[in-house]
Amino acid sequence: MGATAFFYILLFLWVQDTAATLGFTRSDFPQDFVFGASTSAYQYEGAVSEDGRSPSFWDTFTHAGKMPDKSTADVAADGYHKYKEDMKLISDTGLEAYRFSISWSRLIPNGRGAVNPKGLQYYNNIIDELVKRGIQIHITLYHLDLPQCLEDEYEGWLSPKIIEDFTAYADVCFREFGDRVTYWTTVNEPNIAAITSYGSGQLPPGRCSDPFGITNCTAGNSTTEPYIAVHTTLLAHASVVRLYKAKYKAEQKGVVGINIYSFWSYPFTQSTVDLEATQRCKDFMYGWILWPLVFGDYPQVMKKNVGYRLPSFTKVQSELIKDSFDFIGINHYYSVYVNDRPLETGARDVMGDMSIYYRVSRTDPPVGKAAPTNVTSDPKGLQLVLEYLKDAYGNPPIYIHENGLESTNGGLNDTDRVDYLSTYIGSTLDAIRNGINVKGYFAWAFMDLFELLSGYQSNYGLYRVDFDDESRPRQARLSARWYSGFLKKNASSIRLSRVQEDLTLNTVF
Ligand code: IFM
Repeated sequence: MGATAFFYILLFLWVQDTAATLGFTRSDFPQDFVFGASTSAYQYEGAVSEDGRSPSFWDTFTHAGKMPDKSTADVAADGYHKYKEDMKLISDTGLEAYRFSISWSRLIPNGRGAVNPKGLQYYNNIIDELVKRGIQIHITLYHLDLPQCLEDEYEGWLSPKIIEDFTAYADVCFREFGDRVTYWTTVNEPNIAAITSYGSGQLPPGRCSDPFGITNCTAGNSTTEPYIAVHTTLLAHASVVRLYKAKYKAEQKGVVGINIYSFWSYPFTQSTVDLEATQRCKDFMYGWILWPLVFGDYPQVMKKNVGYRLPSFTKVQSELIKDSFDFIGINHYYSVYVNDRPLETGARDVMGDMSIYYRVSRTDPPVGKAAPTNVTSDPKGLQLVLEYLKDAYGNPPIYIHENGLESTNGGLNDTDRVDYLSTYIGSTLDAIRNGINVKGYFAWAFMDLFELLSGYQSNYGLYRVDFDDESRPRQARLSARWYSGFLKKNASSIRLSRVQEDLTLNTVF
């Protein structure tokens, strides 16, 4: 038997096995549930100084050589030029929805005021392509890419001045795109962004203070700025929601939500202190954003541990923020184990205030700083997050805005990603069956992109992008073919469709 035939037999057995254990199909999900994939502007578009776009603080950060691989997203996946074929690919893949973000500095290069006609045209083109193909559109207004001019003028999210500018930017988006777009997310991951942008300094604007930075920061205060940035973000979010309700909702009939980064936390031991630490971790990570949205204030444990460094809401602000959402978006990738860490008396960053150590596997040593590495798959953790959000925050409608597997292997035969996606989707179904109000699932990412912490050293894409080739060709990975088969075929034919597709697509291997 030739090596190729042997390979296909192994593949056949693997596909059979995965299909058999999958135990569900697309049609097991509710009718109005949507499956899609996500990208974000800076990570996808490239063309950073084309057609009137001004720099965002990501451009400043990458051009200062701050990425581990010294990369930039000057070209990235070249989505600015390739969007048309990509929107077709989305449709050909069978995706029902697409989540992307708008680059504020492409649409309004001065941060406020005049709209850039070419930027406007670009997003109108994308939206029109999606509408034409019947793809549900989910737009994030702010996916971590602030116009640099606003950072220079008033330090961006550290200043309440941003509330007015962000609201005016959102107003332009609702006015120009709201006739075709009804799913809006104001801000992506303000919780983890605050920690990594203002605590550890790993993301732009790269602010932090000793000894809390993971990178060398020249400015910042890790003990106060993450809290200020989230506070301002919440006020800006609420202001945008108020605007939408007052000016657009009746006619456009859309919904507006916010997104949070979510990992599941297991207590490392069953000791009382570890159980309490685990709850604290949830109160900080989810409660930081969701307590104000649901109850109008920060969680008690945050007030206690952060003290005077935690900004407070006036009564009017609290009322504005409370209930200012139609849905919650979550980005979810992994679970952690949490240990108690005694509350230190000196200066503390967010991790110190949370007073936890975490580890991503039982055998790892405990970590006290922000970003985990070498995470492993734990599909049950997603179900537990969804159930927790229901119990703690009144069963809000939830979109899983991002879920996917990072890989440093750029190959096409990503069986580990197929395994990851299929088991996490299965876990989502388990949550739905337990009464959780989950409305959609988006894989991160539709294609390989510039990655926030690693540049081009790792990938998440259903489609592979060759970043060494000027024309940035896309190639389907096995995960794209699997997802496509899952979405396009009817319930009884999933296993067959996967085998057929996998075996006929010789070029993939
Ligand atoms: O690439 C990022 C995305 O921009 C935000 N959520 C996490 C992803 C993977 O790191």
